[in-house]
Amino acid sequence: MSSVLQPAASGQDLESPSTVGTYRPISSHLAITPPVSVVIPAMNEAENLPYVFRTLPDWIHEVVLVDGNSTDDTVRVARELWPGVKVVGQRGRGKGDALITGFEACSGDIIVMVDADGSADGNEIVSYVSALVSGADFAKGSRFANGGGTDDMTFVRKLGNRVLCALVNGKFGARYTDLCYGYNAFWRHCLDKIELDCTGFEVETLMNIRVVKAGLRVQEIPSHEYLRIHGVSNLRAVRDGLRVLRVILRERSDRRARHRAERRSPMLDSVRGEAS
Ligand SMILES: Nc1nc2c(ncn2[C@@H]2O[C@H](COP(=O)(O)OP(=O)(O)OP(=O)(O)O)[C@@H](O)[C@H]2O)c(=O)[nH]1
Ligand SMILES: [Mg+2]
Repeated sequence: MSSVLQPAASGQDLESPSTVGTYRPISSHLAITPPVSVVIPAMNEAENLPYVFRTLPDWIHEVVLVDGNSTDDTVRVARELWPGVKVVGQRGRGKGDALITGFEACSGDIIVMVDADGSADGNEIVSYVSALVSGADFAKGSRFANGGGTDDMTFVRKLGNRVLCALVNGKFGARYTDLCYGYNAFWRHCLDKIELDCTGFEVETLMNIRVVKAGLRVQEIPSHEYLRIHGVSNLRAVRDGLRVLRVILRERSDRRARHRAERRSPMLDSVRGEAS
């Protein structure tokens, strides 16, 4: 027998298990049932966190902050701003490592990735979640889709992103307008199909390639990237661009090897004495 879904009472504690399976309004015309986790990788972002938390919607189920061994007050500030925040320490180093750690700590069915530098507007989360509950597996933010934008990219970064994006589209049959962007959301089940194994800023590229390879339904969401408010970027355009390129080439050669293996003829193998 299917359970009856009840509207959530206003002001109800969204972390309470009693909200599981209840409809919660997320906009004036949409109510959802799945719990939504927001993962925030943060390394020395204490000054930016007030801006980040201010825009997070109150209907999200949990916030997971992955601390990259910050030497400032990142953790204390996060706890003050969002009393229920789940703070997890990072095992290794790098944004990719932080996100993988954060995903494991999430309990929601939907996971949203949000940077901690004030460049992402939490009010956009509703667009990502709407796409997911409407049938997408992976809602991929894009600064270059119609309606998106960026205040934070230099000419060199734009050029690099564009070239790398074209490479991914050509090699994997994707139709992306953006590649290296940190604002994305997905159903938890996607993680079983993309098995992330990376450490640095190449993480978004790896996710974007593996969701296509896995045949998942991807929908781009126009997004505006604002300027980092305080502090300096951890990204180095050339170093990290090369890491992204290496990931693309590695994923491409994995794909070729798999195709070769699939094309192998069992009869030919037995003639050659290679049958297992
Ligand atoms: N936990 C953790 N977070 C990290 C690490 N490296 C970067 N981050 C976070 O990842 C997010 C993105 O990093 P940024 O340095 O802003 O890089 P970016 O957004 O590509 O570059 P800008 O556009 O110049 O800001 C920020 O919230 C960082 O605090 C890390 O090693 N560990
Ligand atoms: Mg940033």
